[in-house]
Amino acid sequence: MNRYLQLSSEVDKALREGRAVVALESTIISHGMPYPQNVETALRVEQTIRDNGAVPATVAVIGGRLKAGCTPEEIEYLGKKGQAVTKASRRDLPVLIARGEDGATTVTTTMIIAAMAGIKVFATGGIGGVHRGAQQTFDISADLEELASTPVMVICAGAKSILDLGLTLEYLETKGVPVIGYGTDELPAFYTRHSGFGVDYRIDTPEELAAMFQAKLDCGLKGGVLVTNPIPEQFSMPKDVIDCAIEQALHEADEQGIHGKQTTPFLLARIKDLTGGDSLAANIQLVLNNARLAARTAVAMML
Ligand code: PSU
Ligand code: MN
Repeated sequence: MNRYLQLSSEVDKALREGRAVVALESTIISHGMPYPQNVETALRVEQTIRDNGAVPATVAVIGGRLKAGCTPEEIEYLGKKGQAVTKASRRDLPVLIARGEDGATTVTTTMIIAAMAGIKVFATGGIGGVHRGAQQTFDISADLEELASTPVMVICAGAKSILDLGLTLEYLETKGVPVIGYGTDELPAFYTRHSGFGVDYRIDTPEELAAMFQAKLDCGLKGGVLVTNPIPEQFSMPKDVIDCAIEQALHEADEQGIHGKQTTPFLLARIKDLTGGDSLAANIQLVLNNARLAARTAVAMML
């Protein structure tokens, strides 16, 4: 095992016993939601995973160690420190390790560390993708390249239309990443169930998700799969409200010259403020919904 990797005793035991484990990211805690809702949500997500028969492994970099499994104290620490924690993507890991620093893991680094630990299923809210205007800015999230190369199933609620969803799907197609709709033929758009874009395949059960991913692993096809799970109807937001907030946030980011790794956290925070907290409530519900599906799928993978 990699000398920098540190499993929590619970995760270590579960993996040794061949029990289902689900990875969770920490950028959603530090940069994706405000304190204290971020910490409350992270702990509720862990409980949801347990309630559905799997063991949660919240992933983070703490003191230069790659953690698969954080304690509630570590989650509180990351949540309280918020945006002051380094948002750690693939390029950041070597420096954080060498300096013994902390980092909140994005989808990219959560996949990397999950794969190192032998965890196959990962639940989150939304993934990064091709940003609108990427033709000029080249702003394409490292998450897409990671999905192309690292064997982890990522279960999310689709992507926000802060991104160019059409180009994001084109990129994933080029890289050979299957995009699955869970119980739907349409790519969900995070806060809403509809985007107008189709997915590659619709799958309706955790068992079939597990069989599909197992087939990919058995064939040695590199990379992961992306499962998009629509937000439950009763928690979804009115499309015009969310579209309006997204347009406004994009306009402000442009005006203020926001770029690079700040772009996504800036947009997420502005959308939350502009929708007066309604988007936060929706965000929490969709993450819980993804945790439930991820736990059931991880359990099905062990059968
Ligand atoms: N999208 C969301 N919520 C998030 C993120 C994206 O709806 O919390 C976070 C995830 O950690 C994702 C990262 O991996 O932002 C992508 O950042 P970037 O666009 O800089 O690659
Ligand atoms: Mn980017």
